Amino acid sequence: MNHSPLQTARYSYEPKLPMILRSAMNEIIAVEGQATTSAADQDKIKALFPNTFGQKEISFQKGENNAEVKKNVVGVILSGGQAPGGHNVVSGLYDALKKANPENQLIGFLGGPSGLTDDKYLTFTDEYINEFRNTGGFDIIGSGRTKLETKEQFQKAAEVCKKHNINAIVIIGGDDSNTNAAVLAEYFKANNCGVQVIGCPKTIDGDLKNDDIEISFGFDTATKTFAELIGNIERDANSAKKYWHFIKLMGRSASHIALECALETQPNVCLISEEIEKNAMSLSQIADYVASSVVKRAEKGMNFGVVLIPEGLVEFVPEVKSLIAEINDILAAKGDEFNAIESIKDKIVFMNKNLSAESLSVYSILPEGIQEQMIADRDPHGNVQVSKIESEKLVSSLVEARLKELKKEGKYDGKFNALHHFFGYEGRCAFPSNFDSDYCYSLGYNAFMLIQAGCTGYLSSIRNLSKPATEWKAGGMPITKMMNIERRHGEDKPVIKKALVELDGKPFKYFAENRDVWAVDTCYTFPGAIQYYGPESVCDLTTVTLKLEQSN
Ligand code: FBP
Repeated sequence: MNHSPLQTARYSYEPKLPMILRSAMNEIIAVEGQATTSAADQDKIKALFPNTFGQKEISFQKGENNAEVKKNVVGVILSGGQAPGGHNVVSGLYDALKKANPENQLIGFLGGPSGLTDDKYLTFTDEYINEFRNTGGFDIIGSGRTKLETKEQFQKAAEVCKKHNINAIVIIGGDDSNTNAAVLAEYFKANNCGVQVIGCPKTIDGDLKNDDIEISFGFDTATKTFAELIGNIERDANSAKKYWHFIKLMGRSASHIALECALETQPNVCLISEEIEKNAMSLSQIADYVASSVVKRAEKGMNFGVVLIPEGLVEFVPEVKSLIAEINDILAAKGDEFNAIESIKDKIVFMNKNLSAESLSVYSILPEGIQEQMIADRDPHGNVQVSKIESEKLVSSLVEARLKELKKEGKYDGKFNALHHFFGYEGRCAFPSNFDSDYCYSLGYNAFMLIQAGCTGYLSSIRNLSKPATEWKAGGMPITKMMNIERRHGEDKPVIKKALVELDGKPFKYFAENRDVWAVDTCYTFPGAIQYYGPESVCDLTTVTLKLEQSN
């Protein structure tokens, strides 16, 4: 394989572990803390997880550990969308396993959770793993979005584990994958399979976080990568002074990525879906809001700017949300009729005929391209694929229409040239920042410590992350502690509570206090590329969001 100079240099980067995990393994003990409950719906979660509900928090501390060192065969799975640092979770886990006992084995299931049920795997060796250390991507074993949730899948998983003598599975995934990890842990325990399950919190979206999981891995690198690009665009906009850039940013539901990028780059406008939903803003109110920045800047002679738009926006605008729900119902009830129509134009006509008057009034103001995207293929769970809806074009076309009206009324006299961007895939496999390299390696290493301590149904938890790695704390959190019951596809399901942007949280408040100035003046900041070598004050800093969240 050919390697770039950075790739070669990163192979020899030594990720930083929390101080406690640097000790010899027989000098680390698992200390039990408080018994836990669940985020909500305790009786229901307890009934669904009779064997794993209520377990105690775990923290690793210095102490004499005389427990017998057993041979371990551990399986690992990467699940869901890529996030920078996944390779380091695997290498941290591998190194810890080998440090405990060179006879230990790590088996990687290929292509996501289906690798476990289909028994597709590889066995890690030093040579193989060394090619992936401190690099981005999930190509070490591949990833997939198959959900492990049926009894047949669990039985198959148990058979495969038995075949390989696997005593623990580590699932590296987001909220859904870790929910499934909890269900699998419960199944294995209820059936005395002798297989522990540990989760690791992954997703660039940043929506798997709570008091115990301060940040999901990948969020730091992805937002730094997007912020670099946004900063470059801001500088271009400020140089050429002729374009308004509409930039959509990944993040299926929550707006954490957009908010962090706004804190990093101070754009003219950043829409936050959670706020739009709370204020029940309509599309035309959103257009008015963005247009007011365009108008005020034009009055100062600045016909350029930058607008950030979270990927999930459309599902948070109440009128569009109802429209999407209605389209889903129509597709469910009249799917055959709809699929038999060949041309997209005729499909739109069909939709126009079937929508209620209220939804039709929203659907008809959408640009044709967006109308098409709204009725395009659903994902396997019947959801609109938000990453395919060009909301950056939707917002800019609504703003353009509003500006035309204002021009007619003599209230606007500027020029409006829009350009569109979508940043998502650009950041998901970037070389992990030092923070993500260290954090992910620690999560993987710590996952093994939890296995050794006999835990199952736990998430690997590394905390105190706004401090240097030496001050990080290591432990484990029962997954059921993070669960509640939510209605999903017509059924009540136990799920890890998704963390949306908190409008009374410090990061949003800071943004809200400053955005009116950013909307009119040019206050851009340019984060530049991620730095891997150099002063810690430049290379090891994590997100502004985390810094604000952990500030006094
Ligand atoms: P995860 O929640 O699995 O980490 O993935 C999130 C995400 O990166 C979203 O930001 C985006 O909407 C989605 O994946 C895209 O999915 P796909 O990789 O299937 O195109």
